[in-house]
Amino acid sequence: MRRYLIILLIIILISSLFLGGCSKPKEEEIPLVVHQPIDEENKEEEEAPQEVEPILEEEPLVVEEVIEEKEEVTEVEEPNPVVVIEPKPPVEKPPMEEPAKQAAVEEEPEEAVEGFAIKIEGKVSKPITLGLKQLKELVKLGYTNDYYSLNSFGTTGHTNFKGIKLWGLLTEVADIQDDAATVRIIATDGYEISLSISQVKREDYIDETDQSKMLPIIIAWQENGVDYDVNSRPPYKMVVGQKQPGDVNKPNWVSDIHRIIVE
Ligand SMILES: Nc1nc2c(c(=O)[nH]1)N[C@H]1C(S)=C(S)[C@@H](COP(=O)(O)O)O[C@H]1N2
Ligand SMILES: [Mo]
Repeated sequence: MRRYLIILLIIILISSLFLGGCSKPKEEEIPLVVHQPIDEENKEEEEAPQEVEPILEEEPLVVEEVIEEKEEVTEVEEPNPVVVIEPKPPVEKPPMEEPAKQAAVEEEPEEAVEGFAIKIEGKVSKPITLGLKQLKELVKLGYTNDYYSLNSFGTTGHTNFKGIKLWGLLTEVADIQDDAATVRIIATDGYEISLSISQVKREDYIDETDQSKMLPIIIAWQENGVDYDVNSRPPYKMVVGQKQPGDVNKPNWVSDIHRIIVE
């Protein structure tokens, strides 16, 4: 038995030597771990066709997402300027606050001014603020015609305007005072034209291409058959013909009118 035991011990020793030898392969496994990156690189190179494709798919997705986010941001920013623009007119002009309130309550005030309005003030017995609805109701003062325009660059053209006569508005509606001398037509952008009373009274402005015309100064809300947009700016333009042939009259037209001051 002892011999067998001794033999067993020897076998165990020998096998332990082999196991010790096996530790070498274990050491070899360590380098395998170290080489893993290399293996991975190799794998990447080998599997490149497979892995590159998903990467390419993912990248565009990320870009699209970023773009969408940017677009969303810009979309959010766009409405802001609109909100900012709306309050601006009220600051410049008290009547602008009224349309803002009426936008929420449209039907309550029947004669209230809606939207952008023209305020007539100064030397008038009846200072008044008129919206587009009120101006259109002044049918007796209505006037429609083709106005010739010549600007400082020599550009010419004909434009059909529909509106009401400025002098009629000042006399029959605002009751202009006898000592009035000047009428200032003021736009929201600060553009302003000053006219003498005699200039406003005239109804014989000309179109140098059509000697038969006798044109008054008008406040127009419609151009070539289309009403001005009532949401973004005051939909009123003062239009005047020529005083004489060659008269550069277009700079005298005033868009976006919001105040008329008689002095
Ligand atoms: N409110 C306002 N009206 C304005 C101007 C302006 O700058 N602001 N420019 C005037 C000038 S110089 C010209 S030539 C015409 C140009 O009219 P249009 O913009 O219809 O071409 O508008 C006139 N009316
Ligand atoms: Mo101009």
